[in-house]
Amino acid sequence: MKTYLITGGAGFIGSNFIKYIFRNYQNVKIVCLDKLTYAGNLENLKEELCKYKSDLIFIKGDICNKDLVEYTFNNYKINYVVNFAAESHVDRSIIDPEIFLKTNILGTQNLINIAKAKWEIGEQKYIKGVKFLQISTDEVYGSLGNKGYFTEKNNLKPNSPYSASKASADMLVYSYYITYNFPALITRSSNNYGPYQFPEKLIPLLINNIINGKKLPIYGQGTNIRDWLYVEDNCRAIDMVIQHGKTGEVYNIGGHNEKQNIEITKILIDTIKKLVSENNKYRNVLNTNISNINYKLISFVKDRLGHDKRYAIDSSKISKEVGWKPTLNFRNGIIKTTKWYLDNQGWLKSVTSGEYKNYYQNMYSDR
Ligand code: NAD
Ligand code: TDX
Repeated sequence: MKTYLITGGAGFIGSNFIKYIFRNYQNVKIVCLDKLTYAGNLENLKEELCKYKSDLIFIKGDICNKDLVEYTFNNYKINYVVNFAAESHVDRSIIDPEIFLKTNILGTQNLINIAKAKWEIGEQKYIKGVKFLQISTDEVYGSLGNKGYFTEKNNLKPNSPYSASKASADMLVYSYYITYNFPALITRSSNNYGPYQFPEKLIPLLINNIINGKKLPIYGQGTNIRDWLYVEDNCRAIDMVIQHGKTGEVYNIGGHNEKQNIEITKILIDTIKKLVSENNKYRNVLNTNISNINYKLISFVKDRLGHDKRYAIDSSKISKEVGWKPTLNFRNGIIKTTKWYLDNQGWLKSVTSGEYKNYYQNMYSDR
């Protein structure tokens, strides 16, 4: 029996990871520690909280809280920590960076400090098999020109307050490995997409706006490039890094899927148009006339400050050393994702209206 401490497990990737683990393993216990910020949503875990009652423990709280993190380690025999908890939206970090520094840097520092103290059995020695996985991002490498890929050897050159906070956390985690031989690993993935993503991020925001016939705000010329990765492929990579990765190592995870933002926008318009034309079930979801679903919805708006031009990941290291490769091509991934949002209008509406804060959140008081 292995016990995971999954921080930020009520968010997008964290909740997908919890589902992934329960789908693929039987003898596991998961302690999910999440502050339930605007981005945390217990509806994401509704099914698992019912189905795996005794194996999924939810604790509402902050990774910066020393007493709470100590309490968690004292009460559960944690084998693996997977730290997803973060403020994750670049635009918010440009408006108000402070919480990014608190959660992403100080919160990570608190977690590694307590994990080290609880797992240590002598100088630079730890309980057998324990691991701390820091979930990081390709954004720590900065921005690429038209050519080239980020490898794990690239220098860190973050450009936004968000990516600077993530790079700081990576450096702290790595310093614990070097100084204390702390059993840490780091994954740096490219842009994830899929179910349960908060609709402030490009893909779910566009899907929601298209369904409702609203303008699609595209920053600058829409020529910035991201390397899109289906969230389940990332979850599998994370799991494989925990099982087969080497402590002290960084693993890039990418989808080999570079697309300009404007291409993504047109693909989503075309995909939704096709799905609603072919299927009455989806047409009933539309809050606009089907004829309004066209490229005229695209609205070029003021560019993001310091907008990184291009991200592209070289994931040959994780492929060679851990045996991971992405499985879903973008075409299928985007159809799957679009269908999920069309099929889960209740989820989307409760998130966009703010209703999701009312019920589940109140079941768990702050610790
Ligand atoms: P998200 O914003 O959807 O979820 C973050 C979760 O963390 C939420 O449930 C939130 O309530 C929780 N949280 C925030 N502050 C907390 C705190 N102080 N204590 C405890 N919980 C807290 O984010 P996501 O997109 O799922 O990203 C998860 C991780 O993956 C982040 O570390 C992010 O930097 C990284 N990442 C994301 C992407 C992506 O494309 N989404 C890509 C690469 C890396
Ligand atoms: O309304 C929009 N219009 C637009 O043109 C939004 C929200 C975004 N964009 C552009 C900005 C980016 O070039 O789309 C691209 C993707 O934007 P986001 O979805 O905000 O993602 P990004 O800034 O690339 O960061 C994401 O990937 C790396 C995650 O939010 C991070 O948490 C992760 O580390």
